[in-house]
Order: sequence, then structure tokens, then C-alpha cells
Amino acid sequence: MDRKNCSFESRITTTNHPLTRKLFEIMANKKTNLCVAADVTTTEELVSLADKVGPHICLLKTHIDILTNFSQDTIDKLRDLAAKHNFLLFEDRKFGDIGSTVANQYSGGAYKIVEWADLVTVHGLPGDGVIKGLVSAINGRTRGCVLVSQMSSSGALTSEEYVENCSKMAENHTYFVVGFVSQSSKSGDPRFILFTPGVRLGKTGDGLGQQYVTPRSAILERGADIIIVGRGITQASDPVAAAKEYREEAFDAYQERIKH
Ligand code: BMP
Repeated sequence: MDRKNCSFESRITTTNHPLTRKLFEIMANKKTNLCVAADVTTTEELVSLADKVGPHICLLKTHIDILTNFSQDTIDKLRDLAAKHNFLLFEDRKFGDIGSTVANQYSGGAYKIVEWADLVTVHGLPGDGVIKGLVSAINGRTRGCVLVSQMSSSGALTSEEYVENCSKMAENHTYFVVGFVSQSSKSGDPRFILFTPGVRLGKTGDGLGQQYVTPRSAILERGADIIIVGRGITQASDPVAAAKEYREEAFDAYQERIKH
């Protein structure tokens, strides 16, 4: 069973991870494989964006530490919107330290990420202690992580060997890892979801190292399951119309892929 030829529905039963299953269900039922990267700097903008694009997304990706006015109210509102529109919360914290430190960063500090984020991003660089550290902080909650195995930015140091080693790490920790943030995947394992950022229509870069491909290219050529789109939507003159456009492009490309 090759991941790239399978429908999201058919992949539900390939995994016991409750959040992987939930995400496949949301994608299949809502007919969307779009994740919006909500890189805005105030709670008001974040909440307003989440409410507007909510009907079109399966996941809302945050960088919670770029908000200038974060408070518990931010989280209460995001969780309400996630329930209202049926999407998951994905904090792009990119944990990358020893297990003991990431456990504290996950559960403590100002953001208490473990209390509200369904999924978080993690670098495999420290070795699997980073995963064990995060898991030690979960305390019975249903949580998961996405391993950043390859970056979209030019000159990224994520070699083929690094990508391979992240795959092995994921296979050893399937109870926590739901997939990869990556630009490509050789793995056909249907349990793992491939999330691909660096997606934008009409631009190839941002002048600061980001490199873009189109939704079709991400899904049909690189094998993405979910596209992550930030400024293509947040900086559009009409973010809702842009979200609809990316959603349709991405879901059409996925449907085309599973036909073959
Ligand atoms: P944009 O579409 O505006 O370029 O935003 C991309 C988002 O995806 C940002 O939030 C960034 O942190 C994230 N991202 C990325 O661009 N490339 C990666 O390799 C990994 C990421 O998480």
C-alpha cells in the first residue's frame, strides 16, 4: 500500500494514532488538505483569520511566540474556533533540544503549548530524546508531533541521510509521530502524513531564503498530503477567496493523484 495512491479515508485504519486518524477523518469529511500558516502578530488578527478560513482548513498552524498580546484568552478563542470549524491546532515550535529542556518548553513558560496544541513540530537533530522528552510532558492528553525532516529554505542542511534518519526515528515512535514536514518523501508508509510548506501561487521566493512551489507541484510531484500556506493567504487582498483557491487546487491535485 503506497501512501501516495491511497485515499485519506483508506489510510485511517493503517494507524492507531488518534490524531492521525482524526486528521484523515477531517480531511476526508471536509474535503480539504489545506493548512494555513497563521503568521500574524496580534490575537485579534489570529482569531479573525482562524474564524474566516476555518471552514476551508484541516489544520491551523501557529507561531504563538510572534504574538504581541498572547494571553489565555487567545487559546480559549482558538480552541472554540477549532471546535466550531473542525480543525486541529498545530504549533510550529520546532522543538530542538535535549529531552529535559523540551519537556519544560512544551509544558511550561508563558505558552503552555501542551495544554492546547494538538500537534507540534520537532527537529530530529537532537536524536529521539527530543521525542521522549515531549512525551514525558503529555500527562494523558492526546497529542502528536510532526518531525521536520527537510526544510523549504535555500541552503538547508537537511541532507538525504538526515531525511532517512528522521524516517527511522518516526518508525520507532509511531505512538507520537504523525508525519513529516518535508519537501519530498521516499516513504510510501500510509501511516505518516507529509506536510509541505513553501507553497505559493505566482511567486518563487520571498527574498529571505524561502522557496515556493505551487500546490499542484507540492502534491503531484513531491507527494505532499497537506500543503502549508502562509503569506499566499494572509497577505492576499481577500484571504478567504485565497484560502478557497488553495483549498480547491490542493484537493483537486490530491484526487488526481489517488486516481493513478
Ligand atoms: P509562507 O507560506 O508565508 O512562506 O509561510 C510558511 C510557513 O511554514 C512559516 O510559518 C514557516 O515557519 C513554515 N515552514 C517553512 O516555511 N519551511 C519549512 O521548511 C518549515 C516550516 O515550518
